Amino acid sequence: MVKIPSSEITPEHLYLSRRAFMVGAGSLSAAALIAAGCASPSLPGAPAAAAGAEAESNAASAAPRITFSELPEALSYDEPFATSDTDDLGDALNSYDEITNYNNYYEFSTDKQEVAVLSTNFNTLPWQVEVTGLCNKPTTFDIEDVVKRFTQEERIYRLRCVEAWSMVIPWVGFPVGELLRAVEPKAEAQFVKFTTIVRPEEMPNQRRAVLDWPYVEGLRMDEAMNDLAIFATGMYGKPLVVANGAPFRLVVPWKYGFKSIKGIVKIELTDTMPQSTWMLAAPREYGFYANVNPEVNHPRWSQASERRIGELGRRDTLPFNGYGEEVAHLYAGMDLRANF
Ligand SMILES: Nc1nc2c(c(=O)[nH]1)N[C@H]1C(S)=C(S)[C@@H](COP(=O)(O)O)O[C@H]1N2
Ligand SMILES: [Mo]
Repeated sequence: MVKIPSSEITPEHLYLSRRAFMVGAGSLSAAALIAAGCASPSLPGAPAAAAGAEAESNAASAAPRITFSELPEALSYDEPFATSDTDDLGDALNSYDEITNYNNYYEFSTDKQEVAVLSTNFNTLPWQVEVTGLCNKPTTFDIEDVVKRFTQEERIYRLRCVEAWSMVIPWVGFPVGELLRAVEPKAEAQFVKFTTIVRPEEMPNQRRAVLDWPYVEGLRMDEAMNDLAIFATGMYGKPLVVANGAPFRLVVPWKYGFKSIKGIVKIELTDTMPQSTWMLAAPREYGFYANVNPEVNHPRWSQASERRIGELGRRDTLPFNGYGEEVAHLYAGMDLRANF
């Protein structure tokens, strides 16, 4: 049996149970309380956790659960993308089934293997992305226009979740900087704030106080303008499935996965550092930067190594997730322990 770290079994589970107690004293309904409680079935090392680990280790071989013919034609690409078998380090790509069936998307579920099923009825069309704030040309884009107007390219990136698992994913998308340049940022714009859609009818956990909705994330302007930061619209040459953030999500490969916000409907240029959802939820555990850093542990688990989905052993975690050459200069002179 493969040993899975407790960190991974129920993501952020201690946080969730703490929150259930906190809000339970106030306004939260009994149903919501139970829901939050259910998201935290066990403490690290408890027998129930071991059972969960067993189930999780089978994720890689689970049968696909989505009918991919349902992907919207309006968001598909003219050109086929030449998928390489590996990333820049020679690591094999994860399979389409792995990438689409093991997801963090708390709006649907805190169970990574349940997101695919619970998200099949979510509507990705019509979809608009409002780009606003400190810019000369605030614009609202229809997603079909985004896919046509900005040249879509393949980017094979490692994704390293803060829970210490990882995947290699062949995204299709385009640099964040291209979209930002289109709205002409003002000089005062120092940060970019991203917001996920609110649609409780289609996102079951938005009917519960699992997190403060909508999910919000942010980048410093120079991080957003770095060529590695992309908006993804597809994966493996096809439009994204909802579980991976369709139709429009951020991918910032040198940061922990929670920065790569899904289902984006609003992008705001601002002079103030945005407070992200996970910063607000657990400030001691999740900072604004969230750069992958094997030397700075999560307060409840080590970040020195990770489990690549589909592999048995563990691998060493690389500084900046292996993208240091491209991005380390963004943090020159900064204390990366204080700015975790
Ligand atoms: N809106 C939203 N975006 C989100 C999340 C979420 O719960 N809600 N989870 C994040 C986390 S923790 C991770 S690891 C990645 C997972 O992306 P993937 O499922 O495409 O691999 O999405 C991130 N984006
Ligand atoms: Mo994550």
